[in-house]
Amino acid sequence: MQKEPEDRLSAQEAIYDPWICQQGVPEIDLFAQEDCFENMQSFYAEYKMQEAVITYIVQQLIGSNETEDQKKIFTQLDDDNDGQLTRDELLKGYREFYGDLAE
Ligand SMILES: [Ca+2]
Repeated sequence: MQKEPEDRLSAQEAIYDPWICQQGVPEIDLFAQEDCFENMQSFYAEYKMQEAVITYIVQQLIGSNETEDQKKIFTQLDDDNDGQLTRDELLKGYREFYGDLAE
């Protein structure tokens, strides 16, 4: 083991290291490799399906109630009804809700 990366063997040097060469090249079971690859593809497809279902459920749970509440608050704060909240509109809303900051 070498602490400094520049002192370490490169991948190419490592693969031709005498100890590695003595171990021989393992035979690769192509059928097992193919099964493994198919399992990984299946797992990934299941994972993506789970992710899509969870995303759908969360969207349904957040739902319209929260969105409607947020729209009401936004509309109350948007004094000139331009669809944007200025700093002054936000501060005015804050003061109405929490009182004057100076007090
Ligand atoms: Ca506005």
